[in-house]
Amino acid sequence: MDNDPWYILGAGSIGCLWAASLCHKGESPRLILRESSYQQFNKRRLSLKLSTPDQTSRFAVDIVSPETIDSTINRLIVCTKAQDSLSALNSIKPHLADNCQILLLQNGMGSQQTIRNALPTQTVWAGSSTDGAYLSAPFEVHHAGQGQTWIGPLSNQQRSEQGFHDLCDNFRLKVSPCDPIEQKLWEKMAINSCINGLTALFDCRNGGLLDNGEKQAWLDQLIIETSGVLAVLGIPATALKDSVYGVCQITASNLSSTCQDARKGRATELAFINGFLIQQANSLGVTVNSHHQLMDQLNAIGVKTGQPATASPLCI
Ligand code: KPL
Repeated sequence: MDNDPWYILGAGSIGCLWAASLCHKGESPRLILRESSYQQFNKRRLSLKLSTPDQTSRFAVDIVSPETIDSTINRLIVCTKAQDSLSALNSIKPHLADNCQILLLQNGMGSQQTIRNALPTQTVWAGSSTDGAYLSAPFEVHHAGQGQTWIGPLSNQQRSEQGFHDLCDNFRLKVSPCDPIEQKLWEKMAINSCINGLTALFDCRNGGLLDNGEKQAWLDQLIIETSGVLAVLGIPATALKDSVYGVCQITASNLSSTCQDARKGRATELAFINGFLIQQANSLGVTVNSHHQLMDQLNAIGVKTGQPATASPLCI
């Protein structure tokens, strides 16, 4: 297991960040690209550039496609967008070992549970991360904000000694184990449900939501409603307002991932953030009118909010 190569599915900012960080640790990860992207390159090894505010490094990394994977995958990190992760995984399913350890690094909730249910023999882990990264060009990733990543096996999974614990040591990303991971996923999703869609609606940076005016009033309303859902689920939510305001202040000059997607006309992950929250609220009988209104207004201005995530029972 220790000598098995790491495979990384998805070469967006998070996929490149993790691939470069594994190279930095002395590993030789393989980046799995979509068949169509892979065909554009005539090389099988690319130069991956990682920049931080202090330094720039380059790493040679192997690329493969679902068609060209030539070994069984025993450990895999899935870095695609939430809405793409199941189909991306299906494209490489024949290569997955029965006891493959799979780490999911998607925003929001719902996609992880769908994948856990679709892959009953593999051990599915989920991560929740506050690292800030963006691509300035393909395979050129900027690690703009050092964050923290929590990882743990999803509930109803067999616990095993193998897996991702070795990631926590001697790694340039801060990774810590967390079991159960579901509460961390909820906490992050709750924060994103208040910030991300609203920044897309007003086309503003995260700090712009604290305007002492219309945006902040709406933000406060979303926080109240999200807290109500968390309270019914028994997840501590007293500090949600402090957390949301704190994130808006610390990331004041950032464009949220959703605002970036909206500006580029790309599909957003909102179905797995506000969409998931709305579904959970509906099944719990909690009213979340501001979240509905936000999604309606985003749809009206053409932001791609996507299909609601498939609700699945969540164990906390
Ligand atoms: O997670 C984020 C995102 O943009 O998706 C926040 C915390 C809002 C930072 O921008």
